[in-house]
Amino acid sequence: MQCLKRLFHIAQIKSKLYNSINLIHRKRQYIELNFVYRLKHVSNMEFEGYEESEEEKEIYKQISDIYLGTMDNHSVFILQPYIKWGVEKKKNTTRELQLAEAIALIDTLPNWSIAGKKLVPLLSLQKKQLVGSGALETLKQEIKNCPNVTAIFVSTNLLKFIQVAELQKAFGLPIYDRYSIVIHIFREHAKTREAKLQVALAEIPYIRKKMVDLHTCHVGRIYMDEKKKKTLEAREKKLKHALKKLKDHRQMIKRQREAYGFPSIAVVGYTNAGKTSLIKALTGDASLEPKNKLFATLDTTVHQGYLPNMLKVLYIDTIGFIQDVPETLIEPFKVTLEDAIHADIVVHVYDISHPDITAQIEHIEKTIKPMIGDDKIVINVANKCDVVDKESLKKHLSEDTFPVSAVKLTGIDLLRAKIEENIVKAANLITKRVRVQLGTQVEALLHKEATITNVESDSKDPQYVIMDIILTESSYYKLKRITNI
Ligand SMILES: Nc1nc2c(ncn2[C@@H]2O[C@H](COP(=O)(O)OP(=O)(O)OP(=O)(O)O)[C@@H](O)[C@H]2O)c(=O)[nH]1
Ligand SMILES: [Mg+2]
Repeated sequence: MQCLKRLFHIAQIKSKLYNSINLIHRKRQYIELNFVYRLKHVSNMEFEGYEESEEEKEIYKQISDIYLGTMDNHSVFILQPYIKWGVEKKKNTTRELQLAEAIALIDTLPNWSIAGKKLVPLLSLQKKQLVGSGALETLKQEIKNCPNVTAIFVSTNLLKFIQVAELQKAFGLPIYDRYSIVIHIFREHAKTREAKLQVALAEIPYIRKKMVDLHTCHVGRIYMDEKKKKTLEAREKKLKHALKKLKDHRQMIKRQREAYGFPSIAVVGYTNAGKTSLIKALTGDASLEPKNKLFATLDTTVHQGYLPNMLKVLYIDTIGFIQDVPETLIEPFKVTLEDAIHADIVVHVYDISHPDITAQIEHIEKTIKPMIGDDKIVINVANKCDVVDKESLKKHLSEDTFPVSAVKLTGIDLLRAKIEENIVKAANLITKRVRVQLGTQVEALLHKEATITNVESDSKDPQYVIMDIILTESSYYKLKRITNI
């Protein structure tokens, strides 16, 4: 009888404990949801800091239309130059794969279509007309024979002004290079104020370069350039100032985040590799919308998720990378990216089904390595495993890479477990086993400040439980001041 009573008592305590853990988890979720929400929308805040007169707007529009081209709907003929041999020849990709990426870039622009495409062999990218006069004539004929071409996209990172002018003259059509196409995609996809400012800032070096080229090749009227130059300078200064204001605010949020101590995981990778999809799979956040578009994500956003031990973590979605664009294009986005990469763990996700995978991985490693320290934990994730055969999986899967499918949700649990395995060290968390009396202030504090990963009743005394807990350093010292844990 005595024994039964005791068992009943323990069951009652367990049920009370379970209910209180649940209640506290729900409360925390509510508080934390708001917290993530604030983080997500920080970039959308209104701020005083960027104002432009109507005249300045008009002048900038004129310059931008001349040098960057307009967003009119176009039926494009793609020229994919490739270097046949020598130092400029690309070694880790093929001309066909470069052309495929050029096609994907145009497909990303709404209402743009592809009228035709051609690989163009070159000895160097420096020639005024890119190709010799014989080849130019053949190209002109080919483009003429192709119906409805309204623009030409030369898929090289940056053309000189003289090259644009010469090709424009030869074909009688507007000319775009990769920089200008990516800018148009950015303009299309930028949603928050921060991304819009970053895109606007990324346009300036392009326009400036074209203006300087124009100046040096003595085409056009130089006195006109002075006014444009001044407008450009003023705009750049204002944009930087406005971004700095945002950055200050972001850093304040970052400090707050650090004070809360939620461990964070930045997800980085090539554009379209499945970063957003992976975060959606890890968190179940239905608001995330993965898209089969390049640079669908331009804004850094934060999403909450739970590890198997119920530890709450924040996943940070980031802008994707692309090869063959000048550094200045992503420069304004670097600040946000660097903020994100300061996370406790970096997950590098790549698309294992992509034929250009080797070049893409190399590009990411080269770009992010200087941004992260040597001691940062980087977890490599091979996504889209559902669409590759076993052979290619074997070929591109190194020992330390996690194969997953963000869409089919395979490998996601293992990835969560891997993150869990590393997060305690990466985020300087403290794990402890403590004996706590039920119903006390210490118990309440632990529920508030720590993640409780396991609870066992104490066999020696039913009024006590043994808890396994994870704490941030700040919570640990806070608790230590009040209790004797
Ligand atoms: N088959 C398959 N498709 C996937 C998988 N993960 C993502 N995709 C698709 O790949 C495309 C790009 O996915 P996103 O998650 O938007 O990629 P991202 O890396 O965030 O792209 P950006 O934000 O544009 O840089 C979408 O069409 C997804 O549905 C996967 O595991 N398998
Ligand atoms: Mg994305």
